[in-house]
Amino acid sequence: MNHQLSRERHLELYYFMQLNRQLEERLVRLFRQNKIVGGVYSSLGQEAISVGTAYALEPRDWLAPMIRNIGTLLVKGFKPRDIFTQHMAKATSPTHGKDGTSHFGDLKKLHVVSPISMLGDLIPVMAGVGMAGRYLRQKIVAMTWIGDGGSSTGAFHEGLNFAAVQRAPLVLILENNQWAYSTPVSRQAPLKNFADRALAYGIKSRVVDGNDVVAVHEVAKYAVDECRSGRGPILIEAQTMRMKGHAQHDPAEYVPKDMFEFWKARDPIPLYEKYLTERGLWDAKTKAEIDARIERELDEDQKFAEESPLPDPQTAKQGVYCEGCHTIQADWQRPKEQVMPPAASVQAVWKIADFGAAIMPSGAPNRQVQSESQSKPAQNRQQPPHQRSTRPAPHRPAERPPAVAASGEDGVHDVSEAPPLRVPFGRGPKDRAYEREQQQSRPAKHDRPHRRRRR
Ligand SMILES: Cc1ncc(C[n+]2csc(CCOP(=O)(O)OP(=O)(O)O)c2C)c(N)n1
Ligand SMILES: [Mg+2]
Repeated sequence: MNHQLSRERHLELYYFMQLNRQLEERLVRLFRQNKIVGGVYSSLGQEAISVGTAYALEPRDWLAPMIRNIGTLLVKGFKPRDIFTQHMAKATSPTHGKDGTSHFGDLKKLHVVSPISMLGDLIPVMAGVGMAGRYLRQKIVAMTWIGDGGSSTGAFHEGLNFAAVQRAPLVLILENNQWAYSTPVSRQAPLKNFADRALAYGIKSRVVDGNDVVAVHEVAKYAVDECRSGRGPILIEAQTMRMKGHAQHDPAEYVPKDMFEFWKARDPIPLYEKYLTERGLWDAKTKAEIDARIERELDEDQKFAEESPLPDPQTAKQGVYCEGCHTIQADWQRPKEQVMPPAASVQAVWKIADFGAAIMPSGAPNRQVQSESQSKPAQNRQQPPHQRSTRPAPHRPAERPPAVAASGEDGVHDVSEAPPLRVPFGRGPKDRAYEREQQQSRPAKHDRPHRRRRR
């Protein structure tokens, strides 16, 4: 039993995973009845990732889901009726029938950024959301997801690098479900763990069994706490399997049958049911009650969606461009005077001689984070790709991956080892690390010319 989770929270994890699964099963049926406008992208077998990760967030935190993250939307507070109506493009949907799938969000209340892409572009966006929260001193964490395939895009690398240098409070969940459409992971990257992509950016990473909801939640909670205390960003690779084709139109004939069988035996929901039973956290009656509640809620919301009208054609033009409908104001949690001159004015610290050379704060030891391959002599570096052993794709070893394994030789790659960033805005001139650094590099008192103390 996870001692940080109460019995109620354990049961809630089950509720959300089962709700996620049952809701998607209904969407598949509706799709076959031609009642869905657009696609249905199943997350069958991946529910523990969506639920376990989003469950680590607080209401003030922000998330941006991908198309396979319906579970995150449920955890964050959207109702099944939002998902039904949205997929059916009904006038009652969050986008009033103007968009489909999970392409909707809520910037005001639930703090959900509408997905703009499956392929990495949410990473810089959510890094920016996290940084904006820091600037406004909201103490928020931003979370988003990426696939094994999406982690090969430029946007992934640009976004993660940007988040890393800015120390953005960003938790990035890499869902390694073995496939990117019909491309297996062995053809995606010559890496044992996709979490190792974090090495290139000097940030922490973890690998977790994505079919174990408690392990997923535990590692996500750790990552959220780290980010909230300023030690982000963090990359978490959750290993799992996409149990259906890319979408409803794809029968996934390219997937070996025994691969499905291997992962079916590791279905996250029966695994978690067993976990709850073995630890005496529920009995058959409690399970039946939760299942009945799910059935009831889904019946009601599906009926609502099916009976809702399609949008009036007259409304097609409305809301395409903002006509004063968005009056979102920043929620300042700090006095604005702190980030405006004169308080925000800083002395120029860079010298012209610094340009083009490595810049270190005076007196600070050179402790820049080195990746393993950088720190080794040339002859010890990795073999060229054609000599590397490729992963025995698509099968996984018989044992489950360790619940929370650290990435990298020494386990943790910690940017907090590196000298603190000088960022006058955001971290702010009043930031403690910045002030410490300034004090250390300041000449002794009697050497300094008299200066008025800034407030
Ligand atoms: C620029 C662009 N190319 C292709 C697609 C179609 N597409 C969407 S998701 C996807 C595969 C993504 O694979 P992965 O990142 O592993 O996520 P998964 O589908 O496995 O969850 C593709 C090819 C797209 N949406 N945008
Ligand atoms: Mg994938």
